[in-house]
Amino acid sequence: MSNIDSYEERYSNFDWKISAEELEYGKNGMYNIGFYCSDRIVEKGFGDRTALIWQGFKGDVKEFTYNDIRIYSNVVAKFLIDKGVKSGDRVCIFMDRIPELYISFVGILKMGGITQPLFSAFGEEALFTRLEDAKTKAVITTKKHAGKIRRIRDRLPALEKVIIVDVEEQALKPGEISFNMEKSTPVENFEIEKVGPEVPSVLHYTSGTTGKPKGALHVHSSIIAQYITAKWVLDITSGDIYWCTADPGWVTGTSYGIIGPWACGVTQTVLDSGFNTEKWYQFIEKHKITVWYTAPTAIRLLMKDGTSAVQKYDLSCLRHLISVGEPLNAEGVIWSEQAFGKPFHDSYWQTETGSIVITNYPGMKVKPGSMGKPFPGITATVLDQKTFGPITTPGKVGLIALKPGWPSMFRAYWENKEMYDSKFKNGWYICGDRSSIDSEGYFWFVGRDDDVINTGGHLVGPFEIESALLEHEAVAESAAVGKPDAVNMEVVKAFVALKPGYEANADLELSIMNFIRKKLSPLAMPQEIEFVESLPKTRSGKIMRRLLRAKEWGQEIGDTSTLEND
Ligand code: 6R9
Repeated sequence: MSNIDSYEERYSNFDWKISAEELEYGKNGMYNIGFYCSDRIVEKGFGDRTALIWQGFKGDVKEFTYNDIRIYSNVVAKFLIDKGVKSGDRVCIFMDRIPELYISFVGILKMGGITQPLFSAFGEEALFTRLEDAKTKAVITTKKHAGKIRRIRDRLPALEKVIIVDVEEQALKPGEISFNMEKSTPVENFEIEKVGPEVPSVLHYTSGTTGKPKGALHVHSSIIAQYITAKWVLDITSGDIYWCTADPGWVTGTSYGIIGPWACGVTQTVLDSGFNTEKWYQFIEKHKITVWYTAPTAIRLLMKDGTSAVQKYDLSCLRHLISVGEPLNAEGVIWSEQAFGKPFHDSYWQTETGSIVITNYPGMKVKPGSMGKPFPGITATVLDQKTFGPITTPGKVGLIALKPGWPSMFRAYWENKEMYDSKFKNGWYICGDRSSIDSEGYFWFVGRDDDVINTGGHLVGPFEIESALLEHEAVAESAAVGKPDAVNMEVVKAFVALKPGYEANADLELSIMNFIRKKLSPLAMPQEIEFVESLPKTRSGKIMRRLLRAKEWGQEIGDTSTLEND
């Protein structure tokens, strides 16, 4: 079964109303995403259908039906209200990919809270920056990660509630609350908060070149875009077993790891363990996964183990494969055809866009190496970098830009209007990426238009790394740039000038690397540190990352005169 229909037909006759009508969005004044991801599926008569098949790293499996999701999310929602959390409060979810993560996400929305999912791999500094910025009121976490919160809590006056889902009362520290979702009294009826369609729902932090990470704020009606893209691009139907490999700390793990699939009423699977080729194939075979959404870095890792690893398993269950997060190389597409008998379909989007905006739509000819064409309802183009006018010459590179107004477009950067406004030019939203468009309308990704580092599909901001580096006792100044990497596309490389009295050696390099890993995250940790006397700067004192980066990529450095006069 598949939802495939002609792309051209759908593009020319599209209206977001098609999605809203299928969802019956707004019926009885109900706009809350939480309702559409649980209660509605139950009301439609599918309460007994499995919503979540969860597998832990030890291989233990738990299953939840849609009715379970409905009841447990009610339990979470009621618990939060009982503890004094109010609608509009930011509630952070900070845990590994356990069932409580997915269900809390729905529960927070049901009571009108704004969910703020963060990677559990974040160290305390990365966590602090994001909780402080959002003035987060409550965090839901596990004992494994509670220590990081304990160490920063006195610096977070707005953080009133620390809720731990897997400890007994007696193991709590003062000011912490224990909550056991499955042992709590089931809540059969919960009055879901009647939010309007424009009420904030999800707050995802994303890195930029300058300044601290920014909180991209989404609203409940984003579901109109997430639902229809999940249905048409991921091509999930109610009979599918779907696997999105993304962590909900990343927008892919919420838009297409919670909202999209559950709004479609599909059975989705979660594997709470890191990458491992054999484990992944076993997982697909065991649960008979039909639709698989993953990232190019994972595909490159699978490629390394070759088609022989694939042949050990029966993966004939796979029907549709989609990729996101980084450029999908032509090799990956061609290899997947050999290995799985089907190509990976690329999908391009961002935290800010909330849903897929450019894609190799199912059924459309895939040109390996191209991202495909705009999703119906999305007007996309490339703009001249100076005039911000659309480029009409096929093959000419410009800035990817979208006409504002699709339902899942971010509505703000949290308390940062200036930064939000700066993303719009001439009536276009500027994505910050460069691409060309060929004569058939296919987009060919070229690169980012800023210094943000994309490592394994995850964006890491140089500013955050540089700020953390400066906190190391030996570091006088630093610059972080992306360096090419065969698997992760880019990894972080840091250039560091030391304070007097410190000697550049391997021990110090290791000490700095570990410092960043603990403070920020393993992804932000530089894989290499180059010690330098000083860093190249503009006349106004800004570090010229572009120059350092170009060197790493063996590119022409280009005209630096403008940079120096910056
Ligand atoms: C969903 C997500 C967004 C940035 C984006 C671009 C890169 C995403 C891509 C891609 C090439 C693709 N990106 N998909 N680059 N081809 N199919 O990734 O959100 O974490 O905000 O990253 O990722 O640079 O601007 P986010």
